[in-house]
Amino acid sequence: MTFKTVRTSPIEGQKPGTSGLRKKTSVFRTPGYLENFVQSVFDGTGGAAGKTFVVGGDGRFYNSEAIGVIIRMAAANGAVRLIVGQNGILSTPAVSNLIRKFKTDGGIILSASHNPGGEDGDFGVKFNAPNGGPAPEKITDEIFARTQQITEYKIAEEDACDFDEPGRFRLGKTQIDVVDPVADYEALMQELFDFDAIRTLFANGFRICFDAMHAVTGPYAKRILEGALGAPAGSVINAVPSPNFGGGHPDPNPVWASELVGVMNGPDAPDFGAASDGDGDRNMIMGKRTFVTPSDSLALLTAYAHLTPAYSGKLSGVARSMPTSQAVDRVAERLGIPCFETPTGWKFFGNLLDAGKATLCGEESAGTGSNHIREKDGLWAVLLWLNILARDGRDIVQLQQDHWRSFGRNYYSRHDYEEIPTDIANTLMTALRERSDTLPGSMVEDMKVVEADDFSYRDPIDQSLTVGQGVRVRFDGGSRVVFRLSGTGTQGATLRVYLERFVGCSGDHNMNVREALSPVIQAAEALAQIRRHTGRTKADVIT
Ligand code: VG1
Ligand code: CO
Repeated sequence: MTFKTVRTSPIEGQKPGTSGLRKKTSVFRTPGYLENFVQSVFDGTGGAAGKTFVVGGDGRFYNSEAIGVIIRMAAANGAVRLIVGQNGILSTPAVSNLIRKFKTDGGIILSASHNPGGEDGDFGVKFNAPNGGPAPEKITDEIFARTQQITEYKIAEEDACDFDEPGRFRLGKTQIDVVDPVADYEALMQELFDFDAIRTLFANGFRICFDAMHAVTGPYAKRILEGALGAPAGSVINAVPSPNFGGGHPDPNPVWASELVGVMNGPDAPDFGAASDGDGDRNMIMGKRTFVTPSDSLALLTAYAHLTPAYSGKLSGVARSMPTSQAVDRVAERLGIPCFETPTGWKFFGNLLDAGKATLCGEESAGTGSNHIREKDGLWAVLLWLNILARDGRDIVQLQQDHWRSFGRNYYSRHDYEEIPTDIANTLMTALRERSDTLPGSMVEDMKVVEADDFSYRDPIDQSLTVGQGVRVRFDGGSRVVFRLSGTGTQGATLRVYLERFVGCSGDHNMNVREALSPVIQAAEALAQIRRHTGRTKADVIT
């Protein structure tokens, strides 16, 4: 076994964003790009010598090559053991579970999640810490610092072992365990949920459509839903992972999951619809002709989780990202548990989960999860829903209507303006920030501002401070608009405008969402002057 040390120099722009380093696939394939970043991950976390890592990805184009490089680099850097998913496949939640179950020193996930894949698409690399969660900022800052100083990387000259069959292999002194990607994850789900109750639900004719969007959850959903739980064959659609996700955009929202939306709005709609994203950590939930917003889903799951074995005791607390609607806040209040508001990105939930301060967490971007791992978890959310429906007896549409009657409804939508030139997006945000102090008490269109700020977060566990997380403007009556720039895009800037309007228990809960939100949409335009800054008259993606 021979290892070589390759001279290299820093490559600009290797700064991890909301969720790891994401770039065009072509950028990742330039010589030394991946190697520089992986070496920086090792160096920025105290070196790989003597350590064990989990390695896997969502199967997108370049997944296997990248894993081969990581195996060779881990061996050259002295790692003792790697746990690699068969065929290089592991969903993000499955990686988190393996890190925790086998108490490894962390894991490397190859994915750009909901971004499209393929030669002309996106690729990404994310480091997860020993708690199973995305590396917190103090670690990603260290990794980034290393990318700016790097002078060499280490790699084995030999090829990596094949990883298309489970088994134990070696590269030099490094042991490589290729594992079935689904088995450990399925075992965890069985511990959490009442599989018998869900099996009975399906046996009694309950129908589901799960859209895996040609991404990583296909094999998981097939084995668990159709296999272990007995959902009829064909319940999982687009179940075979493909390197470019069948040419689609593996983002489970009503725009990109249009096939599922078609099924759920059709004449023979099943009782329950769901979709997951590229790397399996997101979930979209639907009932017959009904979309459940991720924010409402979090609120409903918080209200009904006690019906399931894993969450039958009192929840210690809930956490939501700042732009996520405030629907869950009122559920937490009624349950008498704390509700935390964190910056966007799952890494901010880690400390709360580790400290036992939150049991459930969620984001408006179709991310829901719990203390079972340290990532959001798409299929887990589906199983939690199924377990609740199996125990409660009502259908999901009725459950949601009853919930709104009891708690009120937060009408919610997100408008994304994509590929804005970065300087223009920054100018728009700076103008908003500068104005935010003067807004409270003023009228915007016919809405009265009660609070406005640029969100900053003091982590209650390690006291770390994160600033500049988005401008939020609250109006009289609980409505709200939030503006922030995306940290996962690979081209220009994406402006996200999060719109929310609260209608109390006795109000109208069945308005058209766009109409219900129209005063907030107008206020948002008046505040941010999107048209003036960008020339755009409408959002590119509305979810
Ligand atoms: C987006 C979402 C955020 C999510 C992140 C990673 O980030 O808004 O809620 O945590 O993607 O999700 P941004 O910075 O683009 O708004 V995933 O499924 O791509 O790991
Ligand atoms: Co994802």
